[in-house]
This record gives sequence, C-alpha cells and structure tokens, in this order.
Amino acid sequence: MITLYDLVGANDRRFSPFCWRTKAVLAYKNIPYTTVPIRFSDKDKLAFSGQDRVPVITHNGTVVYDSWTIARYLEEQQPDPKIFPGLGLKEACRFFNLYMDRAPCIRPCCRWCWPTPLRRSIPPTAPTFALRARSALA
Ligand SMILES: N[C@@H](CCC(=O)N[C@@H](CS)C(=O)NCC(=O)O)C(=O)O
Repeated sequence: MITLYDLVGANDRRFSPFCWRTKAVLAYKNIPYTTVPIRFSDKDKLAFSGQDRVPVITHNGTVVYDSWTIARYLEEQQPDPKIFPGLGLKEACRFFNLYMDRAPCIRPCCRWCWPTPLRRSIPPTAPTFALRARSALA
C-alpha cells in the first residue's frame, strides 16, 4: 500500500497542487493509497525523506519525493494505464512540468491566487509560518 504525505490546512483542506499531481497519477492508475496529513508546522514528520516538502510517498519501504519523480516511480511500478503513452510525450510533459514550476509568469499568478482560497486553508494556529513560507514565492 502506498502512503502519501499530503499538505493539509484548516477544515482538512488538501490544498497542495504538487500533491494533486501525485493524486491525479494514483487515481488515473487506480492505485489505492492512504494519506498522512502534514501541516506547514509539521515538517519534522518528513525528516525521514531527507527533505522538507510534500508530496512524499512510501511504498514497501521505498521513500520517493518530488511530484515528477513520484510520477516516474509510479509509472515504473504500474505501467498500465500509461501516463506517458507516446514516444517523446514524457519529455514534453517534463518540459511543461518544469515550465509550470519555474516560468516567471507563474509566480505572480501564485501570488494573486494565494490571498484568496489558499489563505483560507491555513489554520488560524499557524498563520505566521505559512505566510512566511508563501511570501518566499514573491
Ligand atoms: N518540486 C516539488 C515541489 C514541492 C513543493 O514545493 N511542495 C510544497 C507544497 S505545495 C511544500 O511542501 N511546501 C512547503 C513549504 O513551502 O514550506 C514537487 O514537484 O513535488
């Protein structure tokens, strides 16, 4: 069974787009999984992975982090249905993935989106840490 360490906010909102990527792959491949909710202030619970970001998955003792690496791992573990079905599609997806993660125009969009639905996801007990982490996007 796969365990996904998933960012959680107030009212159990699972608001991490990086975790959504992993969930999309798991759903597409129909792979069962459980989640461990991780708050911004719970980073110590990810120490076993050697870094401090979600998504992280564990699978039969293997620890994998980073949504792209996880997608590749899941594709290897369960090739069908394929998420990269055609020649060159994996490379095209990787290009788009990197573009979405790094393109200068995306960050202002994140800044614009952040104040509204995402801000509401932060539990009232952890606003300072969360806001500091998010302001790093600017
Ligand atoms: N390149 C990583 C990025 C992961 C990432 O930035 N995750 C965010 C959740 S949306 C996180 O853990 N942030 C913690 C923080 O900003 O302190 C991936 O694709 O998984």
